[in-house]
Amino acid sequence: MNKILLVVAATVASIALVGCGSNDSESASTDTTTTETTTTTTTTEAEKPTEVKVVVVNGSPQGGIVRQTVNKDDQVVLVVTSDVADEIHLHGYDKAKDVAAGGTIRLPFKATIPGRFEAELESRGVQIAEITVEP
Ligand SMILES: [Cu+2]
Repeated sequence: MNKILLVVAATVASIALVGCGSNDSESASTDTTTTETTTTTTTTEAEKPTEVKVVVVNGSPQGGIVRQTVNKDDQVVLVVTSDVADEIHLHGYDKAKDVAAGGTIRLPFKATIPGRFEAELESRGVQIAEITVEP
């Protein structure tokens, strides 16, 4: 009886030691991974594109045509959430992307051309945004 208890105690002790050692190295590598992920996210946010957000309800822009002014050479993203399926078309830059009903699309572009540009629901011919690029 006593012998069994000793063996059990010794086994538990060695498992605990091994467990401790491996836990330490595991949490060290987890910390490294977390730091790397955070760094990557920060780098992405540092670019900070200007978002022009439009929500389309019943085929029309919520609150009217979204008007936004950006500076030339800004990185801009037109973000459109729509409850109808259509093609989002940004004139001048001639960028287009299909949006599904209930979907959201992101149309990134660099504002290299000064002027005033319409974005519309292409098949409906409905204007949803007006983006002014300052020279
Ligand atoms: Cu168009």
